[in-house]
Amino acid sequence: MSDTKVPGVRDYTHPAGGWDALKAVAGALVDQATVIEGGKTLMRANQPEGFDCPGCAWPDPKHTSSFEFCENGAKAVAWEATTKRATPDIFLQHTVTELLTWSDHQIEDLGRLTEPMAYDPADDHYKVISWEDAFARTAAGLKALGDPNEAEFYASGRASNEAAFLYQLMARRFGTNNFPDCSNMCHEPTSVGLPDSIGIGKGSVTLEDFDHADLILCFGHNPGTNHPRMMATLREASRRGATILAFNPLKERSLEKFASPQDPVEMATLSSTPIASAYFQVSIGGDAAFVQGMMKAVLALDARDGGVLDRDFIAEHTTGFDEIVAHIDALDWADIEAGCGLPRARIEEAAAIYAKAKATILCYGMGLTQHRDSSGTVQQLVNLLLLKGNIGRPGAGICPLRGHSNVQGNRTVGIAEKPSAAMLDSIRDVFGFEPPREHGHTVVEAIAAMERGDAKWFMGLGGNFAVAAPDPVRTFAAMRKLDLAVHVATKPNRTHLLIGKDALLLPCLGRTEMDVRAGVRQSVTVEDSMSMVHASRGLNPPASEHLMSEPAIVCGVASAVFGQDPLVDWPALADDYDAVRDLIARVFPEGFEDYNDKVRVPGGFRLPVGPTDRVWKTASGRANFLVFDPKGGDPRQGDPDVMLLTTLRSHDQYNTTIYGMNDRYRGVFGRRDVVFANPDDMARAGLSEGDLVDLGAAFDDSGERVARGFTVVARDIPPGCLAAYYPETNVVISLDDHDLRSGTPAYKSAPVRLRKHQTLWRR
Ligand SMILES: Nc1nc2c(c(=O)[nH]1)N[C@H]1C(S)=C(S)[C@@H](COP(=O)(O)OP(=O)(O)OC[C@H]3O[C@@H](n4cnc5c(=O)[nH]c(N)nc54)[C@H](O)[C@@H]3O)O[C@H]1N2
Ligand SMILES: Nc1nc2c(c(=O)[nH]1)N[C@H]1C(S)=C(S)[C@@H](COP(=O)(O)OP(=O)(O)OC[C@H]3O[C@@H](n4cnc5c(=O)[nH]c(N)nc54)[C@H](O)[C@@H]3O)O[C@H]1N2
Ligand SMILES: [Mo]
Repeated sequence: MSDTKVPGVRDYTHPAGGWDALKAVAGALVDQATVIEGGKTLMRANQPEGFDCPGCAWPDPKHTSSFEFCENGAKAVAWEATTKRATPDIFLQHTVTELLTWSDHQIEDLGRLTEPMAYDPADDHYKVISWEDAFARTAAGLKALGDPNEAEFYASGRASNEAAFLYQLMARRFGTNNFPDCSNMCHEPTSVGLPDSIGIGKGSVTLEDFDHADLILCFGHNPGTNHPRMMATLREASRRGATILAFNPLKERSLEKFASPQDPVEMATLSSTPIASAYFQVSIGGDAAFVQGMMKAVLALDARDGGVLDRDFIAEHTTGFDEIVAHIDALDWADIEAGCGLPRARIEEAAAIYAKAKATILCYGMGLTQHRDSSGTVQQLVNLLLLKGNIGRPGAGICPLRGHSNVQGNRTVGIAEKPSAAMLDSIRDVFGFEPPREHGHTVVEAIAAMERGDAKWFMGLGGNFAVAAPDPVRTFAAMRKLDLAVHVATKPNRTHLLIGKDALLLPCLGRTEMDVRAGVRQSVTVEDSMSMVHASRGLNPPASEHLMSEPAIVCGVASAVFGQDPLVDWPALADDYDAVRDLIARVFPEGFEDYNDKVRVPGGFRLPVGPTDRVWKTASGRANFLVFDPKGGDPRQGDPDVMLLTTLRSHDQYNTTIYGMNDRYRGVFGRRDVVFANPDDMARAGLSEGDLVDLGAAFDDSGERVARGFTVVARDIPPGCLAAYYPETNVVISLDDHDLRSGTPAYKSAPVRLRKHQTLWRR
């Protein structure tokens, strides 16, 4: 490793995985003092009888019983199974104001919450209360509202299907569809864009498809860090001779080469498997242009040689082919090149590989979904696949890489601010009340409602709402206007410390812990990225005897709100998750029939996904080619001084949870205050590596929205592009800058001005 001029920044030359990954697992276990118990706990992750890994939503190979190694899954488990405790005593030692001066890492590293607490404004401390009081105060806050739509029910995608179903039932029974949820900040362009294209907002592939693909396209995701179990799949594919192409402004190590910690030969010989055969460094936000360029080149190859397009599929299964061809024909190569930052020859190179491939899977992550016009971009990915009939046959399809381990399941069981009429009808028929029909708030809309004073009551089923959302200047202030915020959480975080009039902190069990209700060990269920639903049972003793499960907490609140509810027997549901699953099966008969039987089969079951079988539940009854019609406009507004900042996860973090200060694969150690920039851009701005810089939100006249004091590091990144870590840089993300159709913030293309660090910031 060679050192750069910047302390803590080096060239990392090793492959992803390998011995460094094993060392990191050991380190994580020691840090969280979970050495013996944690080690045992790890062995039970993603086992037929164990719990679902709280890390990512990548599926597990069926019928395996061997522990599939995953460094970041290990960190997620160690972080939850820690022996550190955030007891009420700790909260008596520190005021909320003092805790707010701590870093995100320090706050969460206090450990697991142990008892329910309420904020006491008299001396600025959180203090113990009973569960009964906690439920009563939560319910009193709800009942004091003038309108049910003054309540916001946030969900982060870690909750089980059972907890999420009960949560949406409680909120709708109360009278609102206000479900801002983490999906609004994540894969909402998938949920919004895909249904118009293929009739469902989910991926079409199964894990087995990866065994049959000869081409895998990876757009805007970083699997070595965020979906590490996917590395085993990509490595297999690469060894089998499949071609993998990576599209990413940054050269991510795991997409270049990977050494499997489970392969004795690679470990002993320090060798590795190359992953991507070719790397395309599109500029930030340039994917739609690149994909349209690929389509143009594919159409040209078909016109020249014939036999490239799947004409039978197009005729039988699609609409809009003529329109898309006309649209693509009319595109100018110069505009395409300018749009994606790569020359025509490179686009044609990718297109030629795609044209020859027999079965293609297209994977994508946040690099695609967190921009203006991301819903439309997702539809361009589908167009590319449809040209060659690459959906609904073995080895082919679209594969959005979901975020939280059960974010897809939360959506499936009803956490939706824009619910379908069919689902609401079903809820009405099963429970005998009329659920609200008016659409509710997304995350961005919820914050606006809080700012206006229209939303007064907030509940968070997990997550770190205010830190994950854009623009802390506005968002934190909005949180502080609330009458009551109720946080269900495993660990403390900054959102819990943003107090309005009143706040409650309710500690819950995590995935790794045994959940016993009415003397029976319960299991919950989750859905992965590939629509597989399976059971999860924790095995660790709870972090504290006072913890309650998320389903029980939701039922506790609901009982306090609705009293003796003639329509829903909340106390009974809290003690019997089979009964909750029976209700899910009645509300969602398609796919969940015999739910309780099917989850008892190891490996679980797959929910129906129409496109897998070429069933298209679109208005046309076919898959639709959809023309790209961007509405968001150029984030730079034509100003050459403005650059685009993309905000990323390091290798040592889980969203807003910062495990540690290293980002090993990118060669950053012991710090997170860096920004990666193109060397030519740095020279033009008169910057040298190691200089202290500020990133200012480009079109903000307040001068307040500046990420200050970052150290600039030269990287191979396209001109005009910058990259830095989230959430430290969320101050430059505007609440008003989002995909117009899905509301997902443009976290990956923030217009900023890069300046030498200064105390007073002006544009
Ligand atoms: N260990 C760990 N696992 C996680 C998470 C975690 O934080 N830690 N988070 C979970 C969640 S909620 C999610 S949503 C997923 C996130 O998983 P990813 O989608 O992999 O997340 P990001 O780190 O945001 O990185 C996205 C990638 O997109 C690239 N990128 C940035 N801008 C662009 C662009 O304009 N075009 C293209 N093509 N690429 C671009 C970045 O360089 C980066 O490699 O992971 C889940 N799993
Ligand atoms: N700039 C920028 N911002 C982003 C993103 C980005 O790429 N760039 N990514 C966005 C994305 S994709 C997402 S998904 C959001 C994430 O937004 P969130 O889902 O709101 O955030 P997390 O950081 O995952 O939440 C962490 C907290 O969850 C709680 N927790 C952990 N496990 C459990 C559990 O089992 N039960 C309960 N009740 N609580 C638990 C802990 O208290 C912990 O502090 O952030 C978004 N924000
Ligand atoms: Mo996410």
